[in-house]
Amino acid sequence: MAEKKKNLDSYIPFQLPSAEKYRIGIVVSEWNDHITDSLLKGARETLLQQGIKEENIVVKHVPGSFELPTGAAHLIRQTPIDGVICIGCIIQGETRHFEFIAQATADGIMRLNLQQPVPVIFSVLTCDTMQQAEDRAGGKMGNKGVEGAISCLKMIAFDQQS
Ligand code: DLZ
Repeated sequence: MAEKKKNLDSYIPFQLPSAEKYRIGIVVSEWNDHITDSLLKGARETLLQQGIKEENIVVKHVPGSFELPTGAAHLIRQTPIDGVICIGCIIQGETRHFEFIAQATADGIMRLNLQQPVPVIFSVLTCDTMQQAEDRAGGKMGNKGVEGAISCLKMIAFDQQS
């Protein structure tokens, strides 16, 4: 039997740790910005719902998803934050750019997670079509920005467990 699909978008707020004191960085790619804006909205609203103060959400934009790891690394160096959410949207085109950008972005973010003291969340859509991206940015498949925010809070709590 196929496993039931998990969608963190339907999370139960009280199951998450209190996040009042957290300071969160969000790095957003400007490519496909109507998608990344929706993902940012989903992430920001979720953080606010979890009790994070508006002034403790730091948003920075980078040109494309390829720059997300660099942007996150800068943010961690320059700002005291508990976690970073990287938001991007990479769409398959006619050339091989998709595989290079997607792989480099994923590798860069994973490397940060292994090297940096705070969690860095991969909230990057890698889609074949714009429709798939729209479905995942507030459409019928939910909003992956919400999932990114939840994952970030869970990983901060995980890191802070003694
Ligand atoms: C160049 C490029 C292309 C073709 N497509 C995307 C995309 O679908 N999504 C995305 O986030 N960025 C794209 N980029 C830009 C690259 O991420 C990067 O900004 C440039 O190659 C400059 O380093």
